[in-house]
Parts: sequence; C-alpha cells; structure tokens
Amino acid sequence: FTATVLGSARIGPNRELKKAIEAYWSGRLERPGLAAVAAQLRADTWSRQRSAGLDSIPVGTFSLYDHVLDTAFMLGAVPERVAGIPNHLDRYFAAARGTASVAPLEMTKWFDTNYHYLVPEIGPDTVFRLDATRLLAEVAQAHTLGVPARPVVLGPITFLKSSKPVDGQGPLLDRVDELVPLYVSLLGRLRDAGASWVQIDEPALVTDLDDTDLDAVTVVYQRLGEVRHRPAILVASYFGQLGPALPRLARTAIDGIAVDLASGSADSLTDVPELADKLVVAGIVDGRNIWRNDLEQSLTTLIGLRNTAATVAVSTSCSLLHVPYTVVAETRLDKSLRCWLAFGAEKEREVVTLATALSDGRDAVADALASSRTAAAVRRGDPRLRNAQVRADLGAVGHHRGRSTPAAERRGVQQARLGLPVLPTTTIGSYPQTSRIRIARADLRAGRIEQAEYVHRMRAEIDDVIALQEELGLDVLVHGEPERNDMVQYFAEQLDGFFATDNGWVQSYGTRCVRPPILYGDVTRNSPMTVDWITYAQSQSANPVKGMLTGPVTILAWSFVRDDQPLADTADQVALAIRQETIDLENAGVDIIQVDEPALRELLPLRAADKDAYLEWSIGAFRLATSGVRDDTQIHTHLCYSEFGEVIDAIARLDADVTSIEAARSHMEILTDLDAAGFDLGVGPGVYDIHSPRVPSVEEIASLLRKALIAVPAERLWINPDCGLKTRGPGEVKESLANMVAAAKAVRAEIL
Ligand code: THG
Ligand code: ZN
Repeated sequence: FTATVLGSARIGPNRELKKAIEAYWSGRLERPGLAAVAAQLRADTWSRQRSAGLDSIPVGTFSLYDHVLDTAFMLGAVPERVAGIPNHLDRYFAAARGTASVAPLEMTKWFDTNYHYLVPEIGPDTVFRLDATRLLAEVAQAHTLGVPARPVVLGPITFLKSSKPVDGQGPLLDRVDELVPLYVSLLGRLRDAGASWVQIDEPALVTDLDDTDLDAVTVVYQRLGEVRHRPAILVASYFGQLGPALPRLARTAIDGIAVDLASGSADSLTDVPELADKLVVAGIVDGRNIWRNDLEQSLTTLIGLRNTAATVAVSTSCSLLHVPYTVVAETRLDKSLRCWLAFGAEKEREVVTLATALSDGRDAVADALASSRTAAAVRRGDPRLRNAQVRADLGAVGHHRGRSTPAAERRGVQQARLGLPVLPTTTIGSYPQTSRIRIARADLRAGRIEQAEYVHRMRAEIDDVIALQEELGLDVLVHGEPERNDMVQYFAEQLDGFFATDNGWVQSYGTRCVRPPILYGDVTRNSPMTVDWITYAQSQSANPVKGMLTGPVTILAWSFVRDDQPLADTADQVALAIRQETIDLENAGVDIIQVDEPALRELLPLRAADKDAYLEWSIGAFRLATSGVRDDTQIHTHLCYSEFGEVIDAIARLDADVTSIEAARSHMEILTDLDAAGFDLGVGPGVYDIHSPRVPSVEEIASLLRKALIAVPAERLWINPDCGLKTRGPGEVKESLANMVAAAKAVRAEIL
C-alpha cells in the first residue's frame, strides 16, 4: 500500500459515540442501538478515508471506551473482580468505570499525549487467553463494505509495559513468552479473515529500553515473523524515535516498520541496511498537532527515504485519535487561520497528496503543492505571529525567574499579614458545576441573556460558595470558578494569540472529551482576566479568598501549540501574561494567589536524556509567572497526579509558598519523599480522594493528618482535599469538607 493513517478518531464528528454510550449507561438506549451507532461511525470513517484515497485503512482502532482495555479483554487479562459479571459489554464497562461494588481499573496517561487509558492488572493468576471476537467482527464489517482493511492490534511489549503487576507478580516482561502464542494464533485468524497486512502497535519502543527489553523485541518479532500462515506484519512506532530498537526490529523477519517522522528526522534510518528489504511507513504528517503540512519539505524527505527502504508508504505519525475531526466544523475561524490548519480529515488528504506525488511526480499534485506553499507563506508573514510589545516586555522582565527573598523569610511576612490558624484549611479551587451554571452559560451563548444577567447569575453562585465555606469554617476561601468551563479554555478565550474551537473535540478518556485551544501567535493579555470575579468574592467575606490562575505549562500541555518556535519561548509569553495577572490581583488587594500546574508532569519527555532541558524551561516559566509579586503575597500551586517520583525535585524548584498535591491514596507517602528531597516550603497533602463519591470520616482524616505531621512541621502543613470539587455532588462536598474541618480542629487541639 502507499497511503494510510495509523488509526482513527472514534468519538464521532458530533460526539455521537459519547452520547450513545452515556444513553446506554442511563438505560435510555439498548445494546443493539449502541452497536448500531458504533457500526455506523466505523463505516463513516472508513468511507471518508476511502474517498480521500487511502489504499490501506486501519480497522480495530475503534473502541467503546479505550483500546488498551480492549487489548486486555482480547488477551484475557481481565481482573477477577469483574469476571463474574454476565454480559460482556457490562463486564467491559465495569472494568472501565467500576460499579457500586467493583472498583474500576486505574487510569493513566497514554505516553505524553492527553489521552488516558485504563491500566490492565496482571497477577500470577492471570491466564492469558485469546478472544479476538471484537476485532474479527470489525474486520468482517470492513470486508462486507469492501474496505481495504488493515487490522490493528496493540503489541505484546507495549501491552505489558503499560500494565500494572498485582498480587506479587514479578517483572511483567517475563510473561511475554506466554503472549507470543496468542499473537501467533491471532495472525492465523486474521489471515483466514482475508487480511493482507496487520499493524502491531509498539509505541513503547520509543522510550528508553534496557537490554532485556531490546532482547524481547528481537525474540518476539523474530518469532512472529517466522509464522508461515499470517498477513504481512507492520510494526508501528510513534510518539518518538526508535533509537536502538530500530536495528533490532529491522533484523527480524517482519515486513514493515512505521516510523514517526514528525518528532524527529529520517537520518537514523540510513544507518540500518536491513531496511532495504522492508516497507517503511513514513509518519510524515503530524498526527498530534493541527498545523497544515509543509508538503514540499515532506516530499523531499520522502524521496530521500527511497534510497533506504525497499518501499515507502506515506502515513500520519500516529493515530488521528489525538486531533479533532475536521476544520470544516469551525465556522468562526478567520480565513487565514483556517488555511494554516489540518485536522483529521484534512490530514488524510495530505497523506494521499504526498503518496500521489511520490508515485506520479510533483506535477500530478501541482495545485496542492502550490496551495500548501502559499499557506505556509501567509502564515509566516502574519503579523499576529510577532508582537513587538510582548517581545520587548519579555526582554525586560524575562530574567526575573524567582522571588528575591528566601521562602522562610516570606513565610514570616505572609503569616503576619494573613494571621491564619496553625494547620489552615482550604480547598483547591472549583466547586460543583451545577445545572444552573450550565444553563446560564448556554443561555449566554445562545443570546437568550445579556452579559449583565450572566454576571448576576455567576455572582449568585459565588455568594452560595462563599456562604457554604464560611458555614463550614474553612480558613482560606475560593470563589468556586463557576464562570470557567475549563481551566485552560477559560484563559485561552481571553488571551490574544489563541483560537478556541467550537467543535474541536478530542477524546480525553472514555466518553469524556476536551476542546484544546489553538495557540497560534504571540500571546498577549489585553485586560485582567480574573480580577473582577475574585474581588467580588473577596468583598463577600472577611477571610482571605484565593486568586485562581492556571500556570503556563498546563496551558501549553492542554492546547495545540505553534510549531514555529521553541516551546520554551511560547511558555515564557504565557508566563508573562499570568505574571501580569498576578500583579493586577495583588494590586486589587488579593493576598493569596494560586497558580495551578496539574500538567507539569504530563509534558515530561519520554526519554531521560531530554528531561533536564524540559524541567529547566517549564520551571523557569512557572517562576517567571509567579515572581512578580511582593514578599507578603502568598503563592500557592496545585499539582494533580500521584506519581511524583520523577518530578519531586522540580516541586521544590517551583518555589511556591504552598503546594497542594494528591496524597490520600498513597497514605501521605509523598511527604516522606518530599522531605528526603529537602523540600522546606508549605505543603497541602490531599487528605481525601475527591475522585470517589465516598465521604471520609473525621477520624480517618485526623489519622492522615497525624501521619503528615511526622514528616512536615505544623507551621508548613495545610489541610485540603486532593483536587478540585467540580465533578462531585453538592451533598458529598458539604459532608466531606465538614469532616475535614472537624479533623483539623481535633488535630490542632492535640498539638497546641
Ligand atoms: N482540561 C483540559 N484538559 C485536561 C483536563 C482538563 N486534560 C487532562 C484532564 N483534565 C482530563 N480530564 C477530563 C475531565 C473531565 C472532562 C474532560 C477531561 C469532561 N469533559 C466534558 C465531557 O466530555 O462531557 C466536556 C466539558 C466541556 O463542556 O468543555 O468532563 O480539565 N483542557
Ligand atoms: Zn488536582
């Protein structure tokens, strides 16, 4: 084949799959109805890809929840606690979301993307067993429709490396020998089903691998390559460069390798003579970002590759799962911006154009090449890409990457101003998004209400949240963020240099989606973004109310970011805008400002060699954002995940006066690690898990606090839940926070 993509989005151009699955969960749709929506979405995707001209189409990248969970079910790695649930679909959703009596699988990020997968659990009792029903049914559907199907499965090495050992299970890769026979038999079944190629995804091969891992690559793919009754095997890598795994793979008996050329150059391919008898699937169209491809430059790379590989096919660098469906749905986009962009459908056409140019010559696609060239020139010349003011401002303050007074001294002046009790209580920022809030936002968007009425309704929400916190007896209050749809989109909508899409939904996990804003130009803040809301909230209480901002790294992590300058430069511009906002908040009398960086760890590079450079610019951007304030203004930050290991030193380097972190589920172990890393700033370890509807008891929280006090002296310890309360019900929130405040009072009494 000559033109393909590595996988497709599945949520539906209008989130049809989300709506159907949620309807099934609530009993409004039966199984056959859900199956029909799913089948139609697959058929529509394949039909669009065929009309675009792809001559090999990935089949099996569809999923009702998550493709890693699908793989676990295909291989029999299903946790014992759901095995008894009779219906297959209900068993599957139970593993994904839990039930009243069964805990779901853990969720974590899929490499360095914003997609979250379910982590399969593998224990000594797990017996691998092939069940290819779902995949074979999709292959059969594709054949019925005459689709040139290429079945796609997740490979054994990535599957094991993405799973979690449980019940005393040793290193998971030890069990790869048990999986190989299942893949052998799957290959036979796919051959019988008429597949000429199969794609085996191994993104784990772009991470740092040790010799054991590399030996597993050799053994597994040599073995699969030797199978006689099988389709041709394409091993797909993406999200980075193969490095030492490339020669290992190339020396096995597989037939093709997909390489990510969007994240690096094609140079390393020339050192591997074994590619001379393989198909190289060149992932030259970026599957993770939304910029239109520079076709001329890509064509040069592709032509060069022909000297290295037996054959070259053109593809996206990864699945199109990570980008929205089509630019056509963005009706508010200005014309020049529109012509810089390529979402999923547009990328499929770029792949075909490049494949056509490669086989038939440039003349065959002269118009497309000319239009790509023009778009690139228009983009380069757009005045919005360079704002002289922001560049001058950065030149002036860009070296301010830290506060001038040491943390311990700041703590004294801040406490003198704030007068807080020991072990102060607070919450992370958001309160439940009520249906009243959603209705007000929809009314405003539809023009049914004026801005003034909207502000009036939001202030009423703030009043309620402030009154609740005073009644509960919390020490440091928040305004509850009713005016924010999403903590990144809210800022993107107000900053110049961003475009917020109307319909650019991307699956985040399960049925949940986000609309990442597009950061296309120099970022500037024209006017204060949060000051009115915060000062209003502060006017309703004598307690301090925190100013709430999102940090530069998180804004970048959850957006599609311009690719024409280093990320570090873009981060600094966003940091400058946040810094200006902190100064305005301070001048408006706000004495605590929280700058959240939940995504600091998310952008951590996949390879260890790149980590220091990343931490250098990301921490630098945070410090630029937070060092414009006076010593007596207290800076807080919030980080959201439990695996801090690799960033523990980074937390200290942020130099925030107070950091709130997830700690409840790990029983405060994080505090010991922080202490060992020499952390001596304020810390608010989450004292209960907000991801669960369970209300924690007073005694349970109190005992966690006593444990925390062993690692952290009382004058640095804060008390808070482990994350925002946006997704919880108002009843649970009130009960849980009441218990948290009671626990704080009990423990204060013990230490005073
Ligand atoms: N905002 C953005 N990106 C994120 C998160 C975020 N990425 C990581 C993490 N948080 C992902 N978590 C979620 C949690 C909830 C939802 C999406 C991602 C969610 N979405 C609504 C849905 O799909 O129904 C739509 C929300 C909307 O209307 O905007 O519930 O917090 N940017
Ligand atoms: Zn959080």
